[in-house]
Amino acid sequence: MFVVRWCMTHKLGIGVLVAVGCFSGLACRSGGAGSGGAGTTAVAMLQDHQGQSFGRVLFTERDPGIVQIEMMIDAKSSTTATEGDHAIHVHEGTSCDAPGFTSAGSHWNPTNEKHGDPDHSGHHAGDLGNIEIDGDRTGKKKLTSSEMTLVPGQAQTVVGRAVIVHVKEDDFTTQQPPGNAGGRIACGVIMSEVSTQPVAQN
Ligand SMILES: [Cu+2]
Repeated sequence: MFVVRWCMTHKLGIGVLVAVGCFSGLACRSGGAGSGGAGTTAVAMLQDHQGQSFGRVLFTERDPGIVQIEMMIDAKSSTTATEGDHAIHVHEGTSCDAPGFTSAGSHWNPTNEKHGDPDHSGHHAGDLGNIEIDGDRTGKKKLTSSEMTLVPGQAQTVVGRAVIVHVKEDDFTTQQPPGNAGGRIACGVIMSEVSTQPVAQN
């Protein structure tokens, strides 16, 4: 029988713990409780203002404090997706409510840095740069961050915060509003995710 993953605080039994613990904002991990951040995953499912799917952002913490971020825009059903570069950030808010996803608040900036390019030093921890949306309304980008964790309860955790895609490109220099990226066209809250990858057998 395949063991899926254990949650930090609900090591109760195989099928049950997945249903009980892992969708309630707790990080789930392979290897049992207290094994650091190895293998923790989380996902933000992006939606536009009409509730149409806009894609997703997958976060994977393979080593503690090192998070791989895979941004996958798939907005074929959205009328608000436009071709070109769009700013994408982790914001400090924990919801994606109307009007205009303003409930997502400002950029997530736990280290009190200036806004900037994630490929250069000096930027908000939530700065993910720009993602290019192609004519078919899809786009992909990968980034690795050493400025966040998926472990709940830590100051640097991104779980529970909102990812925002903006209508315009991030210029990386304008500080207010950050990046001068205009309105918000898609949003998704980062949720802990259960992997179905088998890690043990018995
Ligand atoms: Cu933003």
